[in-house]
Amino acid sequence: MISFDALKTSDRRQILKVKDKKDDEIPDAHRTDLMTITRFVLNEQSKYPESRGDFTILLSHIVLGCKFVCSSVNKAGLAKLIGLAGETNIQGEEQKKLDVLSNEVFIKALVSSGRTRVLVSEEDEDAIFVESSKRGRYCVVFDPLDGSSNIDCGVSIGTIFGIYMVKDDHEPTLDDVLQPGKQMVAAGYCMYGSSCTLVLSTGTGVNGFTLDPSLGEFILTHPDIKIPKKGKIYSVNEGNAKNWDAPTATYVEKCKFPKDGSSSKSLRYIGSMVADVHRTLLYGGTFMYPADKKNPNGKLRVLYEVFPMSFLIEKAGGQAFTGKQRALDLVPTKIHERSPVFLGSYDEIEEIKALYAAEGQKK
Ligand code: AFP
Repeated sequence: MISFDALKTSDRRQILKVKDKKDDEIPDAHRTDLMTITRFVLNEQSKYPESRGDFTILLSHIVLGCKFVCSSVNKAGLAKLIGLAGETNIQGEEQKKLDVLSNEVFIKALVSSGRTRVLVSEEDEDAIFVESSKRGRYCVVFDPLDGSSNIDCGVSIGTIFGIYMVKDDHEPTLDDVLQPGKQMVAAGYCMYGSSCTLVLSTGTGVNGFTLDPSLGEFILTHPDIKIPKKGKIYSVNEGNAKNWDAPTATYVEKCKFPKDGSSSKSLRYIGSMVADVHRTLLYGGTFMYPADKKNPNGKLRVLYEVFPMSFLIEKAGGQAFTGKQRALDLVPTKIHERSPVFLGSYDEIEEIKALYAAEGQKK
């Protein structure tokens, strides 16, 4: 390596100039000390000397899946990937090619990590039990491409995942994944939008990483995300209002016509959970998919939508509630089970919980 003294005077001056500058004054070309997601997870790992590095390997495979899907989503229009694949998934929805592709990408990435045991994907009716030669300690529940009805109009979509760790002393069973969300060891989502953002919690705090396409690396851009305690935004599909229960209807009415002199809240609803939850995490407020008369369990799936998002919201200081209990306390009995969910800023969810408690007392 060439020594500092051997450099041309102009290069030496340049380096000294950069050294004296504050972080935000350094031009991009000189920023090499970036916190990539791999470096971040390795740092976390070093806090646990007993760690075997399995989680870091698993995460690097998830990150690879996210990069692959991001690039496919960006190319979708060009590559004529958009369109029906001619199959119907287990929820009875028509599958798009990108859904099929994303599902395959994640399954391959997860199995090839050699660290997984049981996988549950939104796209597959049955859980996948990884063959013994490739088996590890982690179970991953995921929705490879959530919000897929938004693909054709270029609205943000995303991958959601939750990770359980189980003992590797038994043959894998469904009970390995039918565990309450509070038992997850990590959860996250990757949003394919105007930028590609991966938000992750490994149990303490929530951090956001943005993909730098020129480097092909996720860089820490949103360290230690904290959801505001109160919020000025509510997010719900109001088209279902005629079938809502009384507490949901009362809460939304209060958002629009507050009686305490506060300003009305703004309504924002994208219809793509990753994007709606991402905004809620950063700006505060409430995201709701409540029960209604037609759908007493709401729409969203417990294992790979409600749990990972509730995990992230709680780790960022917010709350997630089902209308009956803390969302992460739910014990799923089926892998594709659904549940109503209200998640967001701490004080907003307190208000919703109080409305449900008052309703319960009337009965
Ligand atoms: P799709 O994957 O079918 O687009 O569903 C997306 C989703 O599961 C979730 O991302 C949204 O929050 C929710 O459904 C929107 O549902 P509504 O269209 O009923 O509002």
